[in-house]
Order: sequence, then structure tokens, then C-alpha cells
Amino acid sequence: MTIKHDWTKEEILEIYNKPFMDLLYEASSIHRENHDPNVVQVSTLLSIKTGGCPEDCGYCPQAARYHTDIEGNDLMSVNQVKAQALRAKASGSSRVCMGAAWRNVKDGEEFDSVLEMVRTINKLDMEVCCTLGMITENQAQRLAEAGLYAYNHNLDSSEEYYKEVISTRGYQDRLDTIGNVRKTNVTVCSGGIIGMGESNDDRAGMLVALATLSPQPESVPINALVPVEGTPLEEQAPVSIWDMVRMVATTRIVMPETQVRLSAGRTEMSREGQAMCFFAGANSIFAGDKLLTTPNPDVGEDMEMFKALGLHPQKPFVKKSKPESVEATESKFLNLGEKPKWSRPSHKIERNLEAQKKSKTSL
Ligand code: SAM
Ligand code: DTB
Ligand code: SF4
Repeated sequence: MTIKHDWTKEEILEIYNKPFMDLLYEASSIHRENHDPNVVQVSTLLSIKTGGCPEDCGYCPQAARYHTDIEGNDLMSVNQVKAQALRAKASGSSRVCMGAAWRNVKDGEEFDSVLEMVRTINKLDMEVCCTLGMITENQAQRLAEAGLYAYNHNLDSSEEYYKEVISTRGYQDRLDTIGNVRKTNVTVCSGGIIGMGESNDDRAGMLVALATLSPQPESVPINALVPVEGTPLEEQAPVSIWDMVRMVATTRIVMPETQVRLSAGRTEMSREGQAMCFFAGANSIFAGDKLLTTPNPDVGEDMEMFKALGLHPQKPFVKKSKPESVEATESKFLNLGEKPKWSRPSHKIERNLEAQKKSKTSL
């Protein structure tokens, strides 16, 4: 299938706003042409470093400046990670996605430890994904050498709405990291969140940014905001299932070969709602009773749902072969001393300022 890379916002909005049944039919047809409709890839999230993040992402319970009641943790040990990965594998996951509440990766002991985690999970014959914040080209190469399969770095919204939600980094910073990952053989996982107060225009804007990347991301997570008490977005209304299905279907149509991941927010969805998302082209989920810090349906419930729908978990390395893992001592990319580069947008968001004020007054 030829992939279209010149999508415009107008074209995507037209798809998003189609009569529901037409949208579902078109998305499902494209899904069947490109994927086995009865196979769903299952990833397990592992928060290897929780909380205390210096960024101000308005949705995130892990930002240090918001007063949420999550339990923060230092970086997990390689052995702890290995034990969790084995559990994930036993429960049917083909991929482990390790998340760290970092603005960006710093070279040194902690990054070396993450590289060892990647090598360890790769040796268990599982796909390894990391989401560690911004990374340089050299860091992306070192992750690739360790055997990383995917790197997750979300655009989260349209460029315009991004500024309303995050002030401590800009959209271009996100695109730069995605570009650094693209220079390696690591696959790109990038998507976003709906339900942050954005318009349909913003949703289409985010899909334009993703679908015009060449190549398109191998996987696109669609998250429904999990509103967490203490964050600036704590009072956002829940995302309607119709919006979720529309977003999944539109993503499937504009990125036919991509794995579309039904991500955060599944605890608020019925099985019937999730089934509609799978019909509309979602073919991946995060499994396990916790996402990074918030709840997710437990594995037993998901397996029951899979059974009821006749779905099967995807085996690892079906889409792309297992990456070779190079031992640390053989790395070509060690100590290149490349400096990370980013820009700081000068604007400040009212909501974030208010949250900062609130946190000062509650000290
Ligand atoms: N710190 C790294 C970063 O920001 O890229 C990696 C971890 S961060 C928690 C990964 C992604 O989780 C975010 O980009 C966002 O899309 C998603 N996320 C965070 N909090 C969320 C929430 N409350 N609801 C839905 N998605 C959320
Ligand atoms: C993604 O798009 N969603 C996942 C994963 N990539 C890292 C994270 C969802 C986090 C939801 C909020 C939490 O549990 O802290
Ligand atoms: Fe930090 Fe990532 Fe949360 Fe933003 S989304 S506050 S960068 S952990």
C-alpha cells in the first residue's frame, strides 16, 4: 500500500467528522487490508523512575511542582526490572515499555544502568521500549546498540495546543528527539492525549504532525487523559467513547500500517467501547493493573475481554526482527560527548503559573 505523507488538517478533519458508521467502516476496511484484525499487541509499562520530574506538563502526576499523592522512586535496579519483565512475559506481553520521569537523559551511571536493563530484556526475547524524555543522537545510538526495539516520545497535541499545556519545552524539542531516534534502527512510538480541553482542530493538527513524518511512526498511542488530582488538568471532563473511537479510526485511516495503541483511559471504557476501538483499528494495548502511576484494567479482565472477542496477543518481533544487542565494552558510541540541545519557549501558561502559586501557598 502506498502511504500518503502530505495530509492536511482539512482532510483529516473531514475524516474525523464523517458520519460515525462511514468512519468505522472505512477505518475497519483499511485495518483489515494492513493487519490481522484478530491480533492485538500487548505491552507492559514499567515505571523505572517515578515522580520528581522538573517539567510542567499539565496532565502529568509525576511533575514535581504539582502536589499529587503518587509515591516517587529512584531508578529501579536491573534485577528488579528483570523480575518484572519475566512476569510480563508470563502474562502474555510481548513488549516492556520502561518509563522514567526525566526531562532528558543524562549520560552517566543511571543511563548505563538503563542500557543494561535494555540488554537484559532483549535477552528475554521481548521487545524493549523506553520513554525517558529527550535524547541526543548519540544516546539513541547507544540505546539501539543495547537492543532497544522502540522509543516512545509523544507529541501529545497540536503544536498550538502544546503551548497551553507545557511551557518548559517546545514542540520542536519533541520533533528533534523523534528525529534522533529515526537516525537509528529503533522504531518510533509517538502519539498523544485527548481530553485536555483541545479542539477537534488540535486533534487533527496532532495527526497531521504524525502522519506527515516520513516514515510514519511504527506505533501511535492514543491516550484519554487520566485527570489526576493536584495537576492543572484535574477537572477535565471525561473523554466520550465516541471521541475516542473517532480518534482511533482517523489515526488508522491516515497511518494504515502503524500499530495504533489504545493507551491510558481504558479503566473508564466498557468492553463494548474497547471492542469498537479494536474494530476501528486499534491493535495494541498497555496491559497490567498499573500504567505508570495510575490504574489500568487487570490482566485477568483483559484476557476475558480477548476471549470474548476472539482476539490473540501478538508474538514478539512479528513486525521487525529482534535487534542485535552489543555489550557495553564493544560500543562504538561510548563517550562521544555530544551535548544535548533544546530551546526554552519564553511563554508561560496561566494554568501552570496558578499551579505553581498554589504549590507555594500550600507549603
Ligand atoms: N518523561 C518522559 C516524557 O515526557 O516523554 C516519559 C514519560 S511520560 C509520563 C510519557 C507520556 O505519558 C506523556 O507524553 C503523556 O502522553 C502520557 N501521560 C502522562 N500523564 C498522563 C495522563 N494523566 N493521562 C494520559 N496520558 C498521560
Ligand atoms: C503513552 O502514550 N502512554 C503511556 C506510555 N506512553 C508511556 C503512559 C500513560 C501514563 C498515564 C498516567 C500515569 O499512569 O502516570
Ligand atoms: Fe516529566 Fe514526562 Fe511527566 Fe512531563 S510527562 S512531567 S516530562 S514525566
